[in-house]
Amino acid sequence: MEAWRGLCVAMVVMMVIGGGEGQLAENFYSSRCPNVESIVNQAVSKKFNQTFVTIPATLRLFFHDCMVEGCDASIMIASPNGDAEKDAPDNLSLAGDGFDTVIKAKAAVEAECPGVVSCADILAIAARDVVVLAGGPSFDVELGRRDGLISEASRVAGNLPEPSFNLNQLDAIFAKNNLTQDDMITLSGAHTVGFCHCSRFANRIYNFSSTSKVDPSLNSTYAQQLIQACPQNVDPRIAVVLDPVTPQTFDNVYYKNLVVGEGLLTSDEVLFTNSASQRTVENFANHQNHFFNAFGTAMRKLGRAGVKTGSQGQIRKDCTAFNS
Ligand code: HEM
Ligand SMILES: *[C@@H]1O[C@H](CO)[C@@H](O)[C@H](O)[C@H]1NC(C)=O
Ligand SMILES: *[C@@H]1O[C@H](CO)[C@@H](O)[C@H](O)[C@H]1NC(C)=O
Ligand SMILES: *[C@@H]1O[C@H](CO)[C@@H](O)[C@H](O)[C@H]1NC(C)=O
Ligand SMILES: *[C@@H]1O[C@H](CO)[C@@H](O)[C@H](O)[C@H]1NC(C)=O
Ligand SMILES: CC(=O)N[C@H]1CO[C@H](CO)[C@@H](O)[C@@H]1O
Repeated sequence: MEAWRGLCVAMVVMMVIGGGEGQLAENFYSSRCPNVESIVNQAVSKKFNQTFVTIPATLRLFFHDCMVEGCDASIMIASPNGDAEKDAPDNLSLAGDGFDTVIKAKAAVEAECPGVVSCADILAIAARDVVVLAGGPSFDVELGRRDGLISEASRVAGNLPEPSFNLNQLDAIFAKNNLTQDDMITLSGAHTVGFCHCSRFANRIYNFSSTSKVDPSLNSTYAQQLIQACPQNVDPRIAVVLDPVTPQTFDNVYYKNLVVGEGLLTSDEVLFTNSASQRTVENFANHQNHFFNAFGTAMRKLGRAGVKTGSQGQIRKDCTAFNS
């Protein structure tokens, strides 16, 4: 009897702690939508079968969502006035296939568990799934995020890293989201897949400094290839791959590229040229398993940025609109 009462007390205490506000949990939907992860995975795989862009587009969408206003699907909101978060100049290049992936996965989830799973959580699961589809590491995703109630273009500025950033600037913008320099180096490894428009690195090949047209930290062979692919005044829609060696595989080749001067963005190459971050880059270039382990951990940390839980925010019905 006494032992039984003790057990009951222990269970109540556990429920209070486990259900408390601010807590994410891997099994958050285990009673109300137990198949959520396989439903999302199915929708993501189907979308991937239609286009590879699903992978980089979804991964980058998660990053941009988390950095601005927290991981709350605020990036998904469509505004008739063109002044939502996704309309900010920094988002100009977010590929539509990332949005479409979340919308399709949400439709599949709603068909089985209506009104239960947030768009923010669907995006977090989808971001993990695309990494796996590209050959990267799997990791458990924490769940229980609520969808945000604010999405404003004017709140984007200053919260996303610029390709021209130096190490201190990168450190600072990630630190705002409780991410360390090592987390930042690790998450930058997402540039092992996907594309980049010429304008984002044109300064490195045409207008670096008064003494050198080309950034001397660029591998000269690679610089010539970039000049070929991105002539001056090129069509602004032209993009090149971020990882010129294995652009469709999630691997550690991004870091190997940095070692030979083939980081596309200033913010990529600086991770190797700055001695403060060079050792981590070399470690990841030499040990893919170190990168893979760190990536799962860093994605989970990124996924905690600014989350709304408990009774905060809402569970959106339509990921692109606040509930009316
Ligand atoms: C460290 C600071 C970072 C900077 C300065 C940065 C900047 C950029 C830029 C300029 C592009 C090219 C966009 C375009 O022209 O279309 C890009 C693409 C991309 N970024 Fe980042 N990024 C950073 C970190 C990250 C992180 C942490 C992730 C995810 C975890 C990420 C995922 C991606 C992906 C997947 C693409 C390719 C998108 C596509 O092909 O549609 N980036 N990034
Ligand atoms: C994607 O394509 C693969 C290979 O063609 C197939 O085995 C798989 O069933 C497809 N997945 C979905 C969800 O359509
Ligand atoms: C080249 O860089 C200088 C200084 O950073 C800038 O003032 C100038 O507008 C740039 N020129 C072009 C063509 O981008
Ligand atoms: C430039 O890249 C090639 C491989 O693409 C590599 O063999 C060479 O060592 C690199 N040069 C420098 C200076 O890193
Ligand atoms: C960073 O961590 C602190 C302490 O846990 C927390 O109060 C804050 O909300 C976190 N910041 C973000 C952006 O998640
Ligand atoms: C995908 C997307 O929403 N892109 C928008 C980004 O912002 C510009 C304005 O700065 C819009 O024109 C794009 O439609």
